[in-house]
Amino acid sequence: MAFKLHGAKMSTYTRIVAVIAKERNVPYEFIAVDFKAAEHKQPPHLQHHPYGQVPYISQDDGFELYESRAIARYLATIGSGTQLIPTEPKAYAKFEQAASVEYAQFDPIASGIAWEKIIKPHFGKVTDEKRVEELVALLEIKLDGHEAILGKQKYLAGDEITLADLFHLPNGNIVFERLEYGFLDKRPNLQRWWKDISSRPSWQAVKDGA
Ligand SMILES: N[C@@H](CCC(=O)N[C@@H](CS)C(=O)NCC(=O)O)C(=O)O
Repeated sequence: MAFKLHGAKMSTYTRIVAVIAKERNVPYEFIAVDFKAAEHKQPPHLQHHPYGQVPYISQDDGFELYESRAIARYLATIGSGTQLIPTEPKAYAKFEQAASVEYAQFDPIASGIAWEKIIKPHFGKVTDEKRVEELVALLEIKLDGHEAILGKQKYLAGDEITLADLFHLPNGNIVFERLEYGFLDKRPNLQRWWKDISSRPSWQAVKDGA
């Protein structure tokens, strides 16, 4: 069932939804939320997203959902295409473990770096280089964890791709590709995994805008 994706074209979390929609062959209509006009903080938007953020989705039957990873889990259960959530109980548990790794070990640090180095300058604010240094050092440690996992299996939850891998794409694009910290050069398994997931047609289709 098609849906409307309310978001911002280059927003990290809007593109998480977009990439999973592509993987699952679920069509969407993109509805731009005007960040410059702070539309996301106005009452009409808050009625759909109580935290004043993007993305959220809406469907013709009145169904609405916010939080990108919850939306992704929903899309993984509708549509067709790559199976992105395993159903066998132990494989499912490993998927949830990998999803927690992305949410707790990777996203807060990578999005912090993205905030300092990309988003703040975009809005005319000054990057806190000391903070960036701390975050980069912390991410080095976390990525050693990813490297160890990916030395034993193809993807973060096992040998099949899951949502947990794909959730890394927008922030990974910033910290592994747009900024030059050399995270991949030192980690062959991480590099192999990143090439694999980032070359998927789904990501290539939304990388430069949902
Ligand atoms: N946990 C939320 C995070 C959403 C989020 O932080 N979105 C950003 C854009 S990428 C936003 O709306 N920022 C504005 C704000 O937080 O005020 C999700 O995954 O959907």
